[in-house]
Amino acid sequence: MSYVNQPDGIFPSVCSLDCPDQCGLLVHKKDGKIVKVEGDPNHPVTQGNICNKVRHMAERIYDSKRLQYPMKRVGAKGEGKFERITWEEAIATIASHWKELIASEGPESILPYSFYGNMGILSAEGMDRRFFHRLGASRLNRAICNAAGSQGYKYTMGDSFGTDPEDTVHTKLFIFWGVNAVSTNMHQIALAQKARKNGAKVIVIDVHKNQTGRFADWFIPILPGTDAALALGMMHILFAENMTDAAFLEQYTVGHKELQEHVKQYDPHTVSAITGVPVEDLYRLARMYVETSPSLIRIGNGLQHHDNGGMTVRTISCLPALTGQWLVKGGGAIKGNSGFLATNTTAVQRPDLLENKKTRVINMNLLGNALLELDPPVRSLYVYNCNPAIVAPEANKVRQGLSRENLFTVVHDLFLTETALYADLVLPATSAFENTDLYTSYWHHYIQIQNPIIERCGESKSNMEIFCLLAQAMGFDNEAFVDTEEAIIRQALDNPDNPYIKDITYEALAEKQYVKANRTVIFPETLSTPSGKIELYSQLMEDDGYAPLPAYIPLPKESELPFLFVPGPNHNFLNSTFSNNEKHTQMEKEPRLHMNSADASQAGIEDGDVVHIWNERGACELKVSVGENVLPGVLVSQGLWADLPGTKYTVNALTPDRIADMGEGAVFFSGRVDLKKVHEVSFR
Ligand SMILES: Nc1nc2c(c(=O)[nH]1)N[C@H]1C(S)=C(S)[C@@H](COP(=O)(O)OP(=O)(O)OC[C@H]3O[C@@H](n4cnc5c(=O)[nH]c(N)nc54)[C@H](O)[C@@H]3O)O[C@H]1N2
Ligand SMILES: Nc1nc2c(c(=O)[nH]1)N[C@H]1C(S)=C(S)[C@@H](COP(=O)(O)OP(=O)(O)OC[C@H]3O[C@@H](n4cnc5c(=O)[nH]c(N)nc54)[C@H](O)[C@@H]3O)O[C@H]1N2
Ligand code: SF4
Ligand SMILES: [Mo]
Repeated sequence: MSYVNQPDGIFPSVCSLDCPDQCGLLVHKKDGKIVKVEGDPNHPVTQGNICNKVRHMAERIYDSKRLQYPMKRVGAKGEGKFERITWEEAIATIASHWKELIASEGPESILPYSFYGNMGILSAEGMDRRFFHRLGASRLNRAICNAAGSQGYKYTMGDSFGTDPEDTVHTKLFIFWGVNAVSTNMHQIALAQKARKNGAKVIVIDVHKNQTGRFADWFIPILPGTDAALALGMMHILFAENMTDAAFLEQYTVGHKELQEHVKQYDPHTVSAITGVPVEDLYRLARMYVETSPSLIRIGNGLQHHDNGGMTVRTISCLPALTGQWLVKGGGAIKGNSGFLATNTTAVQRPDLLENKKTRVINMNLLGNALLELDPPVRSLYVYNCNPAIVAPEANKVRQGLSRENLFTVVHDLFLTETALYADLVLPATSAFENTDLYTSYWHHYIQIQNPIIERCGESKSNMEIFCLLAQAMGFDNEAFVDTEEAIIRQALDNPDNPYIKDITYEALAEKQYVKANRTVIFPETLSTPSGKIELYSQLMEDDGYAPLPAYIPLPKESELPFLFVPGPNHNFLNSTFSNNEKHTQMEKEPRLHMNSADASQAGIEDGDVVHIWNERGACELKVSVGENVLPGVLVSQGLWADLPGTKYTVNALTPDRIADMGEGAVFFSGRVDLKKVHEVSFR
């Protein structure tokens, strides 16, 4: 189905961005152009509310900077000089380079690099995966986002299953833990607001009193990377005061006796010294948690962008078992819910096309190293759905790698991103409103199809189209490369391993638009942990080389520099998306560095000063906000800003490319920095 030929009207759609809410949208068209994007009031969860970013999506779609046609580089790498070419030339150039590389150095010299700039299954993990499997290219471990926390959660809970957000209207206590939900999960906040009308309380535990902290009834500031200690301290009190749900522990968990012994060492004084949370607050938190039902912990991504992130999430996710909250409607925890909507990835991605070749796997968090040091080297990089020059850690290394003369780089995007500036070939991408795709949320339980609404921009093509063309040019004649969008959507929905989506068919989606998985609770199903129960003690972890019981592992002190630097995302961008759109940068104004007033006065820095922030990896410059929103010794910034002329906003110049304790995840928030006032500001 397509709405492209209807110049006027209101058309159903879905947000394609990497955001848990995955809103239902209504797109208004006049004379063939989008004039308004609003929330669809009929979406059962998002109910007509959407964020400001997407309300202004048309400004991005029709931004005059949109790429219109393929281009080849005519200047130096990074300089941004390009010349128009045809699609035939673009595809033929890529195919001939790759054929040569395959013959001379083997297919693993080619590296695809992508993330979820478009969350659609066809756009993010469909024909692209088939193509690179068949090619035998190096594989990418896409561990930049939630890898550490997801593995940590799995050790405790088996898979990505948590509380149904729709049940949280009944919740009486929300603990938003390391999640900036006002900006990053606004409908969970809307649900909390509703619950508040019935007396629910909201606690926020964060290193930064940001918009979410301000929304809380009680904000608990904590030192970065110490959350596992706080959770263990809560467990200590729950066991010591006999407040655990013994029947639940007995029936649904493994290892509660060992845990009870183990947490004796995490007495409130010890925990307070580690976390910065006063002893009386720790008691109050533990008692509120056990005395209020239903209680929900929303476990965020911020917690796990640390060296100890996997174990932190593993530890926090044990808490609802101690109180038996998993059996209460609206109780439990939400880390992610993608398990409920699992589609048939084998059919969609076709790993069989690899023919059992054990091709090497490269971690996307180590892109700088991969480009500069790997042997045998990466000779060609194909980037789509991602902007690594801004979002990957160790940005200076990444850019040095991208500058290599003997690296053939192709970037497919809607815009000439910072990464695209280093490309040999730039290919224009369609926006999600120009494509067909299938969307599954990782927070709520609904699936939705996107039908094309507008004409494609210039000569732009979707990810799927390009990989079909490349397959043809490479001479891949497998039937996998001629499947239509509809065919792949049907394959995705037909997942024998997930009976809970068996009623979600292509036809049902066409008719009803939003269809919910046929399962909303975790129990009484058996969990996919080895024991089938919640594993407070995990033999599997021990076998994998971890402590089998939840633990607090202090962050490694990477240097003697005085501040921990936590550069998170912001309200009006989606990672680096929108950072190049005027409307959104205007709404966001400018990036700020939040600093405690005691630190500021010691360093002679005043509110509004511009500072040069540095460490051994690089530097950036931001304006300081002085106050009490962060604890002493902590600096927080928000936003992955574009390289706007005259600015030095790239926070990832400072972030480490170490790998977290689990899932090979990223550790954006565990780096140390120092700063000094910039006396001569040459810009602003
Ligand atoms: N508006 C907007 N929405 C987004 C995004 C965006 O860029 N903008 N990005 C999307 C993506 S890809 C993701 S993964 C999610 C991320 O969204 P969230 O899950 O909210 O994760 P972050 O914003 O990275 O971090 C959440 C909070 O963790 C805090 N934090 C950092 N370290 C610690 C710590 O050690 N302990 C505690 N308790 N808190 C800590 C930060 O101060 C921050 O407030 O949001 C998605 N939605
Ligand atoms: N310092 C710091 N760094 C971080 C984070 C942090 O909190 N702090 N968060 C990390 C996290 S959680 C994540 S998920 C990553 C996200 O990092 P990225 O995945 O790189 O996300 P974006 O910056 O939004 O870039 C997505 C790009 O995809 C393009 N795009 C959109 N749709 C399509 C399409 O259909 N086809 C093609 N070819 N391109 C398309 C967009 O135009 C955009 O340039 O960033 C990580 N980086
Ligand atoms: S970015 Fe998130 S909140 Fe905004 S419209 Fe998309 S799914 Fe909804
Ligand atoms: Mo993410």
